Amino acid sequence: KAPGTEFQYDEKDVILYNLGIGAKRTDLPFVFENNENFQVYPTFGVIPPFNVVLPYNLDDIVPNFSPMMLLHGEQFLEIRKYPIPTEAKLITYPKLVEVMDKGAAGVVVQSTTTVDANTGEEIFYNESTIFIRGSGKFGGNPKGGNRGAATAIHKPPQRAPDAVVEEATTEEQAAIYRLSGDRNPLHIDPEFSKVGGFKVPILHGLCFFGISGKHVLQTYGQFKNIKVRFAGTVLPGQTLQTEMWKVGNTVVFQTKVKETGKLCISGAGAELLGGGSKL
Ligand code: HDC
Repeated sequence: KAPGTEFQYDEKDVILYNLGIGAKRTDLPFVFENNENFQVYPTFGVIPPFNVVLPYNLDDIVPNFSPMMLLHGEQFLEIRKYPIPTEAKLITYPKLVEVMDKGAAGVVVQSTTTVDANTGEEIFYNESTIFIRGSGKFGGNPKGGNRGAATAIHKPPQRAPDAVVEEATTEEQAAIYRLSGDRNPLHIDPEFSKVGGFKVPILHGLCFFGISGKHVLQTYGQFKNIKVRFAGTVLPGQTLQTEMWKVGNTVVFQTKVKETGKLCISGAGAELLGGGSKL
């Protein structure tokens, strides 16, 4: 097993994360540490693993690796213990899950298990898929495995969405979100993003994942897991529309960029906690 990486956080990190995914000053449980319901949005579970030290280099796994060509492809998060602490010391263990050869791109899936440093209890499990343009054609398998909820692609029903939540991101969304851990220059430095093909630095996938997850939470309550595919890019300042369908105990959802009508999250789903009652 690869060694773990420590992540310690407190109420300031919680508030910064909540603001990074669009909490408003009036959302007191999310922005005011003295509120009796002070809490972190559950998608915070993607943050503790972010600085994990990987036991391998992407360079050694796919050919022509370039950080400028890397995009976040998919994310699965499972919250293994509620309530999520608002301060804790956690340890994250990484694992390489699989590598796919899509021809025009190399796709790498890594998982992380995050445990409480004091009790060893599992708090979060993540699988992250990264899509590296220009890093395919190495003779690898194009198809990945089936790992249940982690690899599920949720198909929205034919009917109109049961609920839609619209939210404008701000021009500074990526500038704030990056302070929670993902300092990838793709999201702040136009010189860097230009080489990757984007004139304006794009929003973090996990930022609009967090915003959509917040919409699911506001509409249907807490979820035990959430899976998304990043289908298109988002620019800071664009408006997101999360379309949701309740299918059994799962909220199937997709997110559109209002200005373009294009999907930025597709085939997504969140399995509700305890029958889907609102907390
Ligand atoms: O879908 C395209 C796209 O642009 N998506 C948006 C990407 C994006 O904006 N991501 C977020 C921002 S980047 C980011 O946040 C980086 C971050 O700082 C660092 C990440 C760190 C993660 C680790 C955390 C711990 C694109 C370009 C991804 C794919 O489009 P196309 O090239 O047109 O692909 P297409 O021809 O449709 O399909 C080719 C094969 O690839 C599969 N595929 C498509 N989209 C995928 C994907 N696989 C995974 N994720 C995706 N998003 C297709 O299924 C197809 O394979 P197959 O033929 O086998 O079905």
